Amino acid sequence: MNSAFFWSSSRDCVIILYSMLKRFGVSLEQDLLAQFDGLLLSQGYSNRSEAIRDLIRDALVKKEWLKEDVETAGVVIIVYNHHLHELSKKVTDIQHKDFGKVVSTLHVHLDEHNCLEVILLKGKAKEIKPLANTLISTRGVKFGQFVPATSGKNI
Ligand code: NI
Repeated sequence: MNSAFFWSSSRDCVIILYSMLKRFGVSLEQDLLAQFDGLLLSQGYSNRSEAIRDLIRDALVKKEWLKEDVETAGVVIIVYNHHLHELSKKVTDIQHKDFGKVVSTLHVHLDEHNCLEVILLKGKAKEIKPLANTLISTRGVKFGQFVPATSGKNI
């Protein structure tokens, strides 16, 4: 375990930070590494380590979603014309029915007709997924996407 030792004179105390970082080597084909570096550059990463950490976390979150009883979180994004099919009412009714899983909703009036809603869901994967699917598949919703996120506890 690596450790760091700091002296803070303003608070007259000693702060000891233990870093849990471990180093490991990765062997890659030259072309693959060049493509990876290009990807990092385009995404704004300043070093490979941070990019690799994010790739690992992405994989762990995907695995988390396979365990249906794990508490997690996700975001639904929908765009619809509120004049059609009483959609504002329908979308609101669906959320009220499952109010325990809806943490927050952001409603934006994009123009005279179109609304964008961002709905943050929290709960077990097996409960969140059907609710997200119901919202996205509601008749008249012209764009719908679900982003599986994480509670952050296990990564
Ligand atoms: Ni609106």
